[in-house]
This record gives sequence, C-alpha cells and structure tokens, in this order.
Amino acid sequence: MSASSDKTPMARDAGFIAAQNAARTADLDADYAALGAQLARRGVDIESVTRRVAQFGVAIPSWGVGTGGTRFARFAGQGEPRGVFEKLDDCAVIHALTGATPTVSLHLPWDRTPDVAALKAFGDARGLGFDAVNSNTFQDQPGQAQSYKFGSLTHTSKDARDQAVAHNLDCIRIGQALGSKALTLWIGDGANFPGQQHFVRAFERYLDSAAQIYSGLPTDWRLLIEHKMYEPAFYATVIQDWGSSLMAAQALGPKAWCLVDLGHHAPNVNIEMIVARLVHARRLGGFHFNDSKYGDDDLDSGSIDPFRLFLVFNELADAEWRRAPDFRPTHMLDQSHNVTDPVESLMTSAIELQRAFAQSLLVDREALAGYQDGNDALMAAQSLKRAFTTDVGPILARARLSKGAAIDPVTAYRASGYRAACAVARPARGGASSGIV
Ligand code: RM4
Ligand code: MN
Ligand code: MN
Repeated sequence: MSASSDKTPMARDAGFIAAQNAARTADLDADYAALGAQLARRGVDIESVTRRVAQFGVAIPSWGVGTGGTRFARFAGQGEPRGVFEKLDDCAVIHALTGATPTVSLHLPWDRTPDVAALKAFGDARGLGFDAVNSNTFQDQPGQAQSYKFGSLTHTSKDARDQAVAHNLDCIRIGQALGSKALTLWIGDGANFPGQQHFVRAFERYLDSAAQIYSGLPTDWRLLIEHKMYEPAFYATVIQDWGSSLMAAQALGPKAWCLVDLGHHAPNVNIEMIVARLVHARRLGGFHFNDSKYGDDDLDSGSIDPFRLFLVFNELADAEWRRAPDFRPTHMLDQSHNVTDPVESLMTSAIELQRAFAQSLLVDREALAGYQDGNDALMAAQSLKRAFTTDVGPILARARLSKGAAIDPVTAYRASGYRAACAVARPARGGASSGIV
C-alpha cells in the first residue's frame, strides 16, 4: 500500500480548526469561568486539572479506524482506510481535532508493510508515535506452515508453538524500528469442550512459550499480558482472568505486566477492584478501553456505563495520589465501530476517557479517606458521586483549545468534509475484510 496524498486535509489544518473554534470561544470562556468559580469553592484549582487533562493521552488501535463487524456481517463504511498508511492518516485527524491521541497501537500482521522505516517517517510527519504492538496468533495467515485452529502458544504441537513464538519475536523487531516499547500478548487459545484440553499442561505450555518471547524483549520493553474470559474458545480460555494473567506475569519476570481490557470479564464483575489488586501487586501494565453490556461487545468507551469508567479512573487517580510504586499504566482504546464513523467514535471515546480522568481528579481524597475510616458509607459514596456528576466539559474543551485542537471535534470534523473526501480518494475494495474486530 503506497502512502496517501501529501496534502494536509482540512480536518488537520490549524487555520481551519482555529476558525471553527472562533465561533465557540466566548461561550467556552463563560462556561469555564463559572466552573472555575464552583471548583474554587470546593478547594480545586481548575487550571491544574486542565493541565493534567491536556497531558492525558490514549493510543488509537489501528484496527479501530476501519469499520468493524460481528460474526454475522460487516457493513462497510465509506472511504475506509485501505492500509496502514491511510489508517495513520485517520489517526492523525483524530489527534489533530482532540489533542488526546498522540500514539497508534498496531496489529500485526494486519498492519504489515515492507518498508517499516517509511511507516515510521509517515508517523513522524504527522506527529504520531507508536504504542504497544499487538501480535496475532488467533488467525491463520496465507502460506502459514502451522495452523492455529487448536491453539498457538499453548498448542500441543511444538512446531505450532514455535511458529507463534517466532511471530511474536518478529513483532518485537518491527516495533523496535517504530519506537514502540511494549508487546501486547493476547491469545485465543482454549477449549470448546470439557476434557478437550488439559488445563495444567496448557498453562505450562503457555509459560514456556511466553518465556521465549520474554527473553527476546529489549531491556526497556514491557510484555503486556491480556486476559479474556471467553471467545473464540467458549468453554475455557488459557489466560481467562486476571489471576492467570498475574500468575504468568509473576512467573515471567519484572518486564511482564497485566493488561485489563474492560470487555474481557463476566457481566457485573467488579473491574475497578481488579485494577486495585493489580496496582497492589505492582503489575498493572495498561488498559484496552471500551464499553460493554453483555460481553466483549467492544462498544464505545463510556457509552453504556460511564460510572464504571469513572470508578476505574478513580482507582488510577488514587494510586497516583498515594504514589503507588511501579505505577505507570498505558492507555489504549480497543473498540469495534460497526454502525458509526470510526473517526467520530474514536474522538468521542478519547474524550470520554478524559472526562473520567478529570472527574477522578475532583474527588476529595482526604475527605474520602476520613469517611472510609469513620465507616460513613453514605458520605464516602457521595464524595465519589459529587465528582462524577460534575460537568467537566469546559475543562476538556479548554484543554483541547490549549493544544490547538477543536473545542467541538465532531462538529469540526463534519464541517471539514474529511469522510466525503476519503470516499472519493479511497474507492471501496471488493470483498469484505474480517469483521471480528
Ligand atoms: C481481542 C482482544 C485483543 C484484540 C483483538 C482484535 O478480543 O481484545 O486485544 O487485539 O480482539
Ligand atoms: Mn483488547
Ligand atoms: Mn476484546
């Protein structure tokens, strides 16, 4: 896939964004001043919250800018990116308009390109860095010698395991050329029937394969182990929960960390408590953010249960506030946009993360600690609710404005005509790509 046009699209043009903002600045100033006065009465300096929000960044998953689908169908969107360079173009638009997404998380081999140096230069030219590289041993690729039908890192066949390990080492090599500092390991290995797989032996094979990958990690890299309860294996998954993930991380060594994908748990599981446990174990490596109602739905972050998202961020803010050791999780989105323009979904999702982050900074932690110690359950809950119900919209908008991004990203994006231009420049390909993401 060749690089796309060199002409800066309107959606990334600083003059266009400034003109869009001009009409909204006076209203924002008024709203920001009112919120600042309200927060000052609560002992919160609005400027310090705005600065923190402006520093907050979340990685865009390269697979998220294409239209997703389900196992039933995928309904292609207009002007979808046809390769990794066009995906980066879309990511650059998201970052230009939100100022919140400075990095991209690649998925290999989906994003494989013969000229990795050109991809790095393409990202550099757009102000985009590369976050964790995601390997893929849950699908077979054309020409592949061994099949992953019955597993990859945990396969009963050593040849299949070796192939999966080699792919992960290749991901590290490519990631190094791009400036990535982490490999995210998620495998679909597991069983569909009781008795199909020996639980202990499969986990031991995982540890052995993962140790080989671990030994290929550069010194400043992290291995992010992502657990998932079910799918594609529907009876048992080898790394099914945070317990298995933590056991693996602890067995592998200090460069191995646990990654929490919000959609990879049973309904009603207390994810914020899992986060707190992993912080305690000094192994919280990062997140894949999304939202869900029933399972691994990959819906837009904050679209179903924004309070849960806030409670996760509340644990992160608490860990930072009490200076928890070894605490520096990475933030990534992992969503599937089946019925929306992916650029709009990713922009609004990044903003939802910033919203939860800003709200978490408003919690009066001294007061909360007092309520907890005094067993004042009602006031403890109220102190969280007070932060959660504060409309921090003006803070988020001001943070964007301070970075030259848009006060109202979706409206500016629509006014730019970016998608219509893509529809012309990127004619639809025949045949649908995978709908799984
Ligand atoms: C999985 C998991 C991984 C992602 C794939 C596409 O469910 O969330 O992070 O790489 O989907
Ligand atoms: Mn994920
Ligand atoms: Mn998932």
